[in-house]
Amino acid sequence: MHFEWTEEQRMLHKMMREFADEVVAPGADERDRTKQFPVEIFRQMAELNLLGLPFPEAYGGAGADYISFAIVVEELSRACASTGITYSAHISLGGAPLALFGTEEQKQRYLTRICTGESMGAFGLTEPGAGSDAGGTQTTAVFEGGEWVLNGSKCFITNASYARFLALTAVTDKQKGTRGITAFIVPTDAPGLTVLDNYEKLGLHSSNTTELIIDNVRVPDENILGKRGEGFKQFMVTLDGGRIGIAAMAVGIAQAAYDRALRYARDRRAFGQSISKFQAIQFKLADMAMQIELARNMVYKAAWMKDNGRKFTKEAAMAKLYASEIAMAATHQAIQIHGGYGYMREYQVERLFRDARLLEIGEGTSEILRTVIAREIGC
Ligand code: COS
Repeated sequence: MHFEWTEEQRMLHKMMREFADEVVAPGADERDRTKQFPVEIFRQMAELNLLGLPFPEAYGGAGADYISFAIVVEELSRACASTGITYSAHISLGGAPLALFGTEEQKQRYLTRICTGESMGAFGLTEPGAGSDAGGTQTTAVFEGGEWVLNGSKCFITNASYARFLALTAVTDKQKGTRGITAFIVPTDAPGLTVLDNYEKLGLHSSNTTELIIDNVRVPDENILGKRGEGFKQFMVTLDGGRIGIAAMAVGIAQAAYDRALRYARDRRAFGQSISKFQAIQFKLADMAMQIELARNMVYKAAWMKDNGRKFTKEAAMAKLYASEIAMAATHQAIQIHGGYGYMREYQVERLFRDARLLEIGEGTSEILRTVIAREIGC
């Protein structure tokens, strides 16, 4: 066992650190205020061949591993969590199901466009009545006149306004329960598909999150992703990978909160000394440093298991659960250390606090993740 990055991972980390500090961080606060999607950042990331990072070179990807993906997500999120979630969803929810379950033709047609950035990646699972109970999908697909006709709606869909197509789930065989759910690749300009306006959210303001209305949308049989009836399982497998991305985001946000809190604590003086000299502040910072270290190790372990073809459902759930909870704690304590200034927008820790909150909900709430872990340990 060793704890070293490979040479490629080290170089990627160095590049992403610079990119995050020089390109992503400077406009993060402004984008948060104006809710501006980071289009220019993604244009530059396409040039750096980052938009298909873990996908095979045959489809325009970089053929990198998932630890590399985690490195990129962490660094982006340290600078701007909205950019981090946009990238994480693009790869792990948008591209991954195509790479994992697509036919050769589907990969050539769709995955290649994810890798170039011609389309942002998105996927449609959640519905107004099917969130944690993802098997409660109400959207239907009926085979009619040689085509599938889809009806229903999807909500909280990341990147949908910037996606040319997305994979979404629909019930094809109601009596079969979760085995009657099928995934379809649906172009976002298909007649009958409406992508509604960006939601008003607590945080992650410059990421895109929308609702889809699916009204008699017709797609050919060849647009089934994988096999009929396997959509639920495919999306569960996809979410296992997605949770590594959310966990890496959480580490990035926690790291940013810690960096800012440590800097502030050293600079700020009270009672004749720097507040970093007070044990009350030191203990907060020591806990943050330890928790970030542990969370990052958990992210890397889950990614390593995925890279090595091991089952990683439990490890991804644990990493996502732990990292999201320590990101919340770290951002909370970062505000506390900043005192009144922490509550002000100018110091940016309040943005980190707002952005972190989603991570305990998206891609499996903390409660669902505890359920997943409990099942995996044989409860
Ligand atoms: N990997 C592979 N297969 C999986 C799986 C996984 N991680 N999780 C479930 N499955 C399979 C099961 O093995 C089962 O297969 P069989 O039909 O062959 O028996 C099938 O999928 C149904 O699983 P299960 O019976 O566990 O389904 P439930 O309806 O009980 O749902 C939970 C299970 C709660 C875990 C699931 O609904 C879930 O993850 N919900 C959260 C969804 C989520 O994260 N949404 C956020 C999306 S934000 S983009």
